[in-house]
Amino acid sequence: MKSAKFLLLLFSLNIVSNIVTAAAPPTCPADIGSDCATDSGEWTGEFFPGIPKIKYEGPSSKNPLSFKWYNAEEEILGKKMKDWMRFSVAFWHTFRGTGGDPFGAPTKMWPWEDGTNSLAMAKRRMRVNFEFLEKIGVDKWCFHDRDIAPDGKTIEESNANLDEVVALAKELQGKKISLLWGTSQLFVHPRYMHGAATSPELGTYVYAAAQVKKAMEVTHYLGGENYVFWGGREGYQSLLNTDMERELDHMARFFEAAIAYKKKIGFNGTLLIEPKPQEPTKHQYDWDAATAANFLRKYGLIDEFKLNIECNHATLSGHSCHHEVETARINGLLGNIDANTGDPQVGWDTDQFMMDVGEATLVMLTVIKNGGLAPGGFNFDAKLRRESTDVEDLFIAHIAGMDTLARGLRNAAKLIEDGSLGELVRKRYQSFDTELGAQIEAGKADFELLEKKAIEWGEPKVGSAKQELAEMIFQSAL
Ligand code: XLS
Ligand code: NI
Ligand code: NI
Repeated sequence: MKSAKFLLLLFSLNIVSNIVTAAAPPTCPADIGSDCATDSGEWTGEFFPGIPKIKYEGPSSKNPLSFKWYNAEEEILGKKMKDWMRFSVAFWHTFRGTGGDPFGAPTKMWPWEDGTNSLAMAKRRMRVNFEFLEKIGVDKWCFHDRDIAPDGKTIEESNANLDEVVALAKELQGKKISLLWGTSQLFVHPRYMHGAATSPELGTYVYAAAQVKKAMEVTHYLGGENYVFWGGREGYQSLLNTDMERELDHMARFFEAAIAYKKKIGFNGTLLIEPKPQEPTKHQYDWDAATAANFLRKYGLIDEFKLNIECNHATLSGHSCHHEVETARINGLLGNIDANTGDPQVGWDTDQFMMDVGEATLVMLTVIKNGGLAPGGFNFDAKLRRESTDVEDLFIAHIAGMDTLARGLRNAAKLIEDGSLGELVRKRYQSFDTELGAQIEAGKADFELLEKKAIEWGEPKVGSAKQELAEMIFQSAL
């Protein structure tokens, strides 16, 4: 009996692995001198043989290469799931993530990589990206300039490299795939060690401006819908050697120049600031949504920017992702979400795929209130664990991340349609749904009037917050 069960288990495992590694059309093994390993970068075969186009199979499916909750064309609250989600793949994690960490070497030896950072390799990788997008059914992507094309010895050489790869990307995008956002990598190269727009070195500020100028141009050329500024090293390690006021002024001037250039080239995409409290600097200037909003208001930039909220950054700043998206929303600043999550026991940006349905449901409650994210979307700024090393893991991770958010959308819609949570919140504030409440909310109640009422009414009756009931209702939708 026992051995029969064991055989059955072996058989079923075998089925799963067969699905995943099914028979082999030609792939692109970079190391064995196949066509794809030549310098042309023109190889057009399959990079993911055996991985089928991922389809929706419903919650009861046991197929790891299928969607259980994300059904792109299905309508939820009058909008297709794909239009609520606007998923995007982050080129840097998915195709430049190596699994290396401060303690250890890269662990991911993708078969298409030849171990170089050449232009030919960059082009081949771009083809891998588009095959991945096609198979996973995601029609948007995001990149940093230096992820997709190698840095040159001069700005002109870097720009020429970028142009070559971007021309290929444009061709591969065709009509089906579009660019959610582009951005500039202003934190890897040593010239940016003190920051880019906030570096005390004029030469660095100038260089960063040239790099962003070019990145905005190629984002525009690729039809990008947004342009992101994540202040990788815009912050400080010590205030003793830092003129914070001057650095913030410089950052504002940099953004003003970006706004002017955007208008000059006719780029209509949204400019997004991505808050993060620290890492790599000890203190980043765009600490969280509220700090970024305050910066934008102080410098009169608030109408020109929105925010890109990243869930793992939210928790690093001591907030929940729900708090950050809600803060952005009520300030009219919710522009995009970098969909990932942190580890509750780890204190850094682990960039994991979001797998917590509760967290996703909370985020989706705000996204629905916001009427969606367009022209932003959900960008999977998330990476495989260092120990996940199979090519199929790239698919499985994105599928699980998409399913989690899709399930969050379904749950949030259920909660909204059911109405009891909304009713609970409405009731908590109903004392303000009165003549005096309306006067207060319209800013027409002065202290003299309020004092008169306080004397007339005496000790106020204070109701229950009903938190556990709210949590019970929330749980019932998960
Ligand atoms: C890093 C950021 C980065 C931005 C793009 O923590 O999340 O990946 O999204 O520069
Ligand atoms: Ni991010
Ligand atoms: Ni991040």
